[in-house]
Amino acid sequence: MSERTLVLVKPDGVQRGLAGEVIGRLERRGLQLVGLKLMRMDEALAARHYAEHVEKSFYPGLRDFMTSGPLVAAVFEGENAVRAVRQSMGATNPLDSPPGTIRGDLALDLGRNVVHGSDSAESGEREVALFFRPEELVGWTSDMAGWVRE
Ligand code: D4T
Repeated sequence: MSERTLVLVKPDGVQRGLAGEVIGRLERRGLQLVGLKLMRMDEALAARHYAEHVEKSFYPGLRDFMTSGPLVAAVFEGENAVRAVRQSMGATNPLDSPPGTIRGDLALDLGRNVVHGSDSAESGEREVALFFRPEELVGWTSDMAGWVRE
C-alpha cells in the first residue's frame, strides 16, 4: 500500500548546507517527492509535531533547536516509504547509526541529528497534514517508476 512520510531537514542540516544532500539521497533511492518547502517551525507547530515529547525533560531544548532557523519539509510517497526513509536515516542517536545512513555519515549528536522522518504510516498522514496544505502536494507519474519497482 502506498503511504506518505514527512521528512524534515532540521535547522542543523540547513545551516550546514546538507538539505540537498539529504533530499538527494532519498530521491536517488527511488522515493517519489510529492511536496517540498523551506519554512520555519514556530512553537505551536513544534508542540503539535512533538506532542508525544512535550512533557519530557529534553523538550525545551528540542523546541528551541527546531525553531532556531529554517528547515526543509518534504513529503515522499510510495510503497513502504516510511520504512525506507527510516532505514536511510539511521537510528535517532547518530552514534548508533551505521555508516551509509544519513545520520551515520553526517551527524554525531542526538540533539543535532539532521533529519526527521515519520515513524509510521499513521504518523506520516498526521505530520504531512501539519506541515502542508492539500494543494501544496503534487501528485505526478514518475517515468522512472518501472525501473525502481518491479
Ligand atoms: P525525529 O522525530 O526527530 O525524527 O526523531 P526520532 O523519531 O528518530 O526520535 P524521537 O521521536 O524519539 O525523538 C525526537 C527528537 O528528539 C530528540 N531527542 C530525543 C533528544 O534531544 N533527546 C532525547 O533524549 C531523545 C530521546 C531527537 C529527536
